[in-house]
Amino acid sequence: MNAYIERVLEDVKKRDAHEPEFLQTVEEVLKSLESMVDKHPEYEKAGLLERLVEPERVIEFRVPWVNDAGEVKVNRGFRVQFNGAIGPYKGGLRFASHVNLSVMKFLGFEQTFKNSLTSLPMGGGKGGSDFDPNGKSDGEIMRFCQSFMTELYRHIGPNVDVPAGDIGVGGREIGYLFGQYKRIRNAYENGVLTGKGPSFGGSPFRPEATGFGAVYYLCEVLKHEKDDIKGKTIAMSGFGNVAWGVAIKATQLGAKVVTLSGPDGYCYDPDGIATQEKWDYMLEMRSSGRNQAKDYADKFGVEFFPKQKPWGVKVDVCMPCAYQNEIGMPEAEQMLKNGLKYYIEVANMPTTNEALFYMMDKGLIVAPSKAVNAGGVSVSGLEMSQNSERLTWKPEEVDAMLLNIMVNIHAASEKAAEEAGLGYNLVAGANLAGFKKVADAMMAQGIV
Ligand code: 2IT
Repeated sequence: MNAYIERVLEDVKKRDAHEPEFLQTVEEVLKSLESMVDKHPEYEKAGLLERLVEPERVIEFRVPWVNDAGEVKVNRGFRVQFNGAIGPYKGGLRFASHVNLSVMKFLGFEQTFKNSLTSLPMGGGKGGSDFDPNGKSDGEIMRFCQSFMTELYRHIGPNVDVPAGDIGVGGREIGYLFGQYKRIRNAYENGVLTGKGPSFGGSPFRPEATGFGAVYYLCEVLKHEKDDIKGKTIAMSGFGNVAWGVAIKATQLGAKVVTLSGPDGYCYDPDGIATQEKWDYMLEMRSSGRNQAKDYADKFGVEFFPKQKPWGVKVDVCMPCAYQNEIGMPEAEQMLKNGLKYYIEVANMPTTNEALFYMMDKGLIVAPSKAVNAGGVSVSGLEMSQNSERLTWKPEEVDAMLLNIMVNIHAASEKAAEEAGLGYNLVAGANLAGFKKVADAMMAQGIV
């Protein structure tokens, strides 16, 4: 391995030894940059990689709130402003009990490359809280969001840092967060958050963007393989916003999504998650706060597999849409045994590094999440543009731009990997293409 990369990686492993998710993504990304770092000895003189792995700023704060029973609760809030070389920090807010600094830093680091890949001017950031919204009342969610924003507002702004949703943060939460921001700032700066409702500056297609974009990317992969989405079967995990968009677009293009899952297990629907009623029910499942996939099986009379993941189902394409590290070696082995050809990551970092490299070694076509799920943040970037010009674009215009961005991300990744002599390696290609623009900007802007 390149000696400079090796040294930086060793340093990060020592200094951030207690942050496993962050170390995982840094290792995966840095190792794939070898060809470019070899070609640019000036990077080392400029301490480029050392700066790249250090967030520009980490904000951690107390979020006190009062539950419906009148009890005081205290959660931890975060915003990691990872890299602002190519634009204001941009990235979602995650409300989930597993949120900690390591998770925030992994997501912020990934976001930096993802946002660069979109070709829009957005830096990388991420935030959230260890607040678990499941089972909370609407009033509790609102009070929590208001308390969270009462600290966060001073660190963000339409030209500074623009949060959006992620796991546990959807349109409702963004509405409450924006209401409190507006109240404190006494200014109508709706470009401060994306994923807003359509009545106050939200972009058409933002809810669909991540899932639709992922399927557009899948179509590019299939095109490369002289294959077609029509008639393909897809196994998918999760049932949230991203899975919802995947189910709709895949169905519209002639594929069949046969599974969805939750922390309680997975559902197998041989007819496909393929009707408006089923898609609408996914939204209901999400807003119910029950967080269980079994509700779908009960409603539509399909088989439910408690405590199991859907990766044993024999399909053409697997698309994990839930959490980080849901696929390790046992799941990877299972997919290979079933003769899977396309492994399309959708959730952020759903695969352990060991499983990821194993699947690539075995000849599976692997598409990385930071490219596949970039449609979400892309339409967020388009929402920022609309807010800046105080106009709203037509849904079909936004969808056409999203498609174009996804086609370009795939093409840029393919080209970067080929130039590095790596063949059709979309994982390394996405890292190389995303890194290039950030590195150029950082080199031009001096030691900051
Ligand atoms: O992981 C992601 O890219 C997101 N959660 C979306 C971020 C955004 O700013 O729309």
